[in-house]
Amino acid sequence: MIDQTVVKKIEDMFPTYQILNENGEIVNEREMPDLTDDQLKELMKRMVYTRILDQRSISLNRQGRLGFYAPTAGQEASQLGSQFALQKEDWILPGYRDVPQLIWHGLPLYKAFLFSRGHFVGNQMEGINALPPQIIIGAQITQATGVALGLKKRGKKAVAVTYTGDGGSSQGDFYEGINFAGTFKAPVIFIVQNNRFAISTPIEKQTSSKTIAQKAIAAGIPGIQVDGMDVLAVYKAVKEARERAINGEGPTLIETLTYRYGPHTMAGDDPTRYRTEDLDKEWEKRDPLVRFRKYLETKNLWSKEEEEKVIEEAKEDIKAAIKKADETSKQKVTDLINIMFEKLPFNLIEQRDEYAKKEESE
Ligand SMILES: Cc1ncc(C[n+]2csc(CCOP(=O)(O)OP(=O)(O)O)c2C)c(N)n1
Ligand SMILES: [Mg+2]
Repeated sequence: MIDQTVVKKIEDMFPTYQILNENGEIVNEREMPDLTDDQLKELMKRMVYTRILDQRSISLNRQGRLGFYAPTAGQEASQLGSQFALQKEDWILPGYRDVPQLIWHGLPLYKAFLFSRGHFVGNQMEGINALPPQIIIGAQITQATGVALGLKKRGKKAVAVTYTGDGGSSQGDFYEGINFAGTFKAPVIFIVQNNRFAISTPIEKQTSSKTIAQKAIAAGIPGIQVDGMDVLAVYKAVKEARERAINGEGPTLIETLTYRYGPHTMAGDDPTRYRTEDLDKEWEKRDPLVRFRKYLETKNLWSKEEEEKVIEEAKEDIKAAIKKADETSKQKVTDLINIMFEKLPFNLIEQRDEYAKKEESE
């Protein structure tokens, strides 16, 4: 038998990083990020706004006014705490659930709605450093490594940040992407939002790995497991990963422990068939908004009135954005052909021209 001291078990090396506990108390004062009161309030504002956007998107979907929609409630700290640590020049490579990060990175709301409707304008990331949300699980991981290498080669002081889920971390692309990034010290941050389910498949059936963070070891890069319901811990972990990347120290893998309260998407899955009510309740107790609100209230930085103001603002913005999405001209076949390549090949030019004639006569 092999000497057991050379057979390593590393799973205990990844304790969960937390700053703010579920009662809204700072449990790790030393780790408190350097944020002003205004920045703390801004973080709260974004989480409240995004929760309302989620609720409205679900009802717009039910009214038939939106198409594809992947609910986000529960994941606000993971999504917005991480985006808050970025700069405009950083690139985001999101998955389908990561529309909130795009919005706070500069994507106009009406475009998010058009994306949901499958309209090409919703995939045009003009003026924002981002790729459209990836639907192919894991594909954004290798793409992010590529974008990061491009940034490095051009000497840019910017990083690429990509998001996937617990399910995504089982894909081949995940391992290829993190390994390649480690080898070339690409300035990229891999964020795995571990919401415990890949549609109906629980994390226990996804992997034998106790943490996803520990997968970083095989790629020779730092890995950290973060309380994904703690906006301060997520922010701090991403901020530091960004600094390391900018300083030429390469990528980081960040696992955020989180939960999606709603269904996987609005296409019809029923979470009560694969999750217990007890598990839902356990995670709702950890809600990122509740604990951060408590914390801010003890510092006199948040009030009911302020929250109401944000809710009203979100509702107004959503109303205006859905109107603008409705007013956007219908997608035509020629639009789809025109955006396919920078320079159209001759056969597509022929087809485009044929469709253009048809569209004229419509
Ligand atoms: C390559 C590929 N395989 C399967 C699917 C179908 N699919 C869509 S979402 C999903 C689950 C992904 O779960 P996870 O990565 O945990 O992300 P979450 O939806 O929980 O945010 C699957 C299997 C897909 N889109 N792409
Ligand atoms: Mg998941």
